[in-house]
Amino acid sequence: MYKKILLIVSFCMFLLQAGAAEADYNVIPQPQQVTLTKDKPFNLSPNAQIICPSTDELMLKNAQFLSDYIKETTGLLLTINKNPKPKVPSIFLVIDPKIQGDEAYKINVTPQKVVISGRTSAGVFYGIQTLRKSLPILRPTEHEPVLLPSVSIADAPRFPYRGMMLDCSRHFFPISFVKRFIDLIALYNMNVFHWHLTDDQGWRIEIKKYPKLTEIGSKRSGTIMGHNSDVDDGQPYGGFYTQQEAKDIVEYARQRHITVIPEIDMPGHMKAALAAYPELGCTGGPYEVGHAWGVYKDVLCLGNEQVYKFVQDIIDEIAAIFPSKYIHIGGDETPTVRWKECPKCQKLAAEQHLSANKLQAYFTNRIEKYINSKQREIIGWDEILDGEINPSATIMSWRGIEPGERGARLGHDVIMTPTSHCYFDYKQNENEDTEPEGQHQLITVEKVYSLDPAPANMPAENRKHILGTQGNLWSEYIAYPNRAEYAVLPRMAALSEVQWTQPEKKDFSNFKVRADHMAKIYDLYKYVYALQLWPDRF
Ligand code: TNX
Repeated sequence: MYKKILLIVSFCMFLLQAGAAEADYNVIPQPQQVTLTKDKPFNLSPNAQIICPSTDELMLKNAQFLSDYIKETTGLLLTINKNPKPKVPSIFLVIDPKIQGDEAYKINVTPQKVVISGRTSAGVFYGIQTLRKSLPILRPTEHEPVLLPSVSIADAPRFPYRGMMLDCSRHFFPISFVKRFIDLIALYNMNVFHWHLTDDQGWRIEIKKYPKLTEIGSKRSGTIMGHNSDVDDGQPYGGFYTQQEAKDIVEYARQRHITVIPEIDMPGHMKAALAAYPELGCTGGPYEVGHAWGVYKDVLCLGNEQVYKFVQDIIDEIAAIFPSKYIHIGGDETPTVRWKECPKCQKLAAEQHLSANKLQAYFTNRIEKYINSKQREIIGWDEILDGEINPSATIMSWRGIEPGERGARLGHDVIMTPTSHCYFDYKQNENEDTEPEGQHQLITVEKVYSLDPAPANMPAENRKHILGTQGNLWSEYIAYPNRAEYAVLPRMAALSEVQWTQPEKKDFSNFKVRADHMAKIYDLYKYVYALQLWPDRF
């Protein structure tokens, strides 16, 4: 009788094992090397532990993230300890100085233990991301054992700069959403959040010395913008981040190994600031905060010495909030008509032996010098290359790959973010009927995936200047968080592979297979996403 019961019990155990949920290391972005071994799997059971011998603050955070992710994904709650306990299955998080590359990591899974190691806590964090993305998603009530196949993974990113930009000027996004956006950046092993904080249609960051920037510049008439003026509902609309909130975002990002690069877009795209301080424009105003699409001809008056004081004061406060190496000074789409008409600008141009329409280069160089004096560096959109500027400025190439190549030839570092592949405000679906309003050009997931920001045929001396690439979410059409999520997903997944994975490993049909599990992760965290990779779900 006992024998029979034993037999039945062990048969049930076998069935359970056979049906056990298994981890799958085919994640996005694809790791460089995944070598499955013939060993038995590691059994992730409710009594498993996370062992973090380090007392480094970011390593302890890593341990907490891993515990949270495992709980959210599988329902298992793992405790965190400094030292292993005998016979308890453990996931070790360790710093290993032998690993090459600051962001590289290794994962070793054997039946006895899992070891995630990195040269730095950032490397360990990326290992944790890979592990969490490979876990099966279980309902907390299922209590299934989770098996991690034995494996040896060695991974490192292709590019050191892996960014995403969010435009919070055209539409304002609450702090809670900015954090959710940063969570996505972390999910995809990206390390830069480029925060577009100012533009014609809204000034979104508190500057204590110039309170009117937010009192006046953060508000406009019209919730939803569009090319079509009927869309403008004339409602008062606004919002800004206090310095404390911005610092809170910097810290939230830092814990996830993400640098926040603030952008103050100048000398163009400044209508919101001019509405607050009209004396800084060539005509003296009055100006109103922009509430429609476009490029406005009123820009900072570069012949007015007060403008430089204003910009430097702003940089002082911005540098105190954001510890990033780079401060982005914009520089895109700056009409020169006002300078050409303005006596002060003409005078300055004559003194500088420039024509008035070349004053932007004078401005860029002067502001760069100031930013450098604070041990920071500038990034500017590729228009800053149109005048003579120092090679120390980093170029963000948006009007294609070509301006970036030109910049690299001149010795500038470059971040490639060509409109053709990286503009996530453009539609992503061939079938326009199912697509929310957006820019009409089409950028499919496959198109994003096809980008190579530093192709093999680029001369090596230029290639070494390509720091990486970034996706941009401009928000003229993106009024709400769920629209922002839809616009970036799953294109961000495709971009992450452009940023992280070596080109010879990239394969779109294989990416599509791996994207199925990605969609389950979006569902788990209730992210809204475009469905074109999953046509049967329309
Ligand atoms: C161009 S990219 C812009 C933005 C717009 C975007 C819309 C760049 C530096 N400037 O001001 O929002 O196109 O796609």
